[in-house]
Amino acid sequence: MATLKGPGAAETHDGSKLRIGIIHARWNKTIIEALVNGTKKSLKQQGVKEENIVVESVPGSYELPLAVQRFYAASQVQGASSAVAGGVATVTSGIGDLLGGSASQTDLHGSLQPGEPEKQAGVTALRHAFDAVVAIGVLIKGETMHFEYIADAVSHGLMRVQLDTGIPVIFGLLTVLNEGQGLARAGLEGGKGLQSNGHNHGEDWGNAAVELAVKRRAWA
Ligand code: DLZ
Repeated sequence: MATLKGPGAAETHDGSKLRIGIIHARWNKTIIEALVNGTKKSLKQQGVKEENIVVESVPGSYELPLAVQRFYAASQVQGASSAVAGGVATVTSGIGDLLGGSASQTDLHGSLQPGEPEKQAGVTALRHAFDAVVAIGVLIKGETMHFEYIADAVSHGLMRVQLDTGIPVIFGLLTVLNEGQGLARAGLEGGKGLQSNGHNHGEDWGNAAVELAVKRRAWA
């Protein structure tokens, strides 16, 4: 039977000029990996180039809001010189540096194309270094109040970063009551009595990132 839930058929958009960040927590690794893969799959289906998908991780979901904020800031800082010079932005170190991890060599060309009016405005242009960021985490309810506090803080934090920066932050936080519910929402077989219908929510998040990134440009 068809379900009424979900975003319906994804709209099709041209993601070929977009640069998308994915930041994921590492808690509940199996589920996270499937969600990240699902997100990447739909980003690519919408035309986003592999080299324009930048993936970074943090320990747990609680770290996501700051990481998204710094990820965005890092892309601003790192892109500065080349954007001002009118060239294509190249990032020589990613959020790994800022968070104390390993540096990554990431080519960020894509949305900062030479000749774009906003690029000539120098720093202002850098607001477009990422067209959208997908924040992915899996919170599984335990015996204590941890779940409630983290879910609440992360939800508010991600919304705040989105509104503060004006860059779409896609809410890829699963807040589930048990592991089976998480597996099912990642397109994996769930626990007892929890059959997955094979749908991976990460795919919805990738589609949402492209749609919002494209529409946000039109709304600017
Ligand atoms: C501490 C904690 C717990 C209990 N559960 C989860 C979880 O289910 N999913 C998740 O992403 N992170 C969890 N964490 C870790 C916190 O998010 C955070 O990384 C630590 O409290 C350190 O700030």
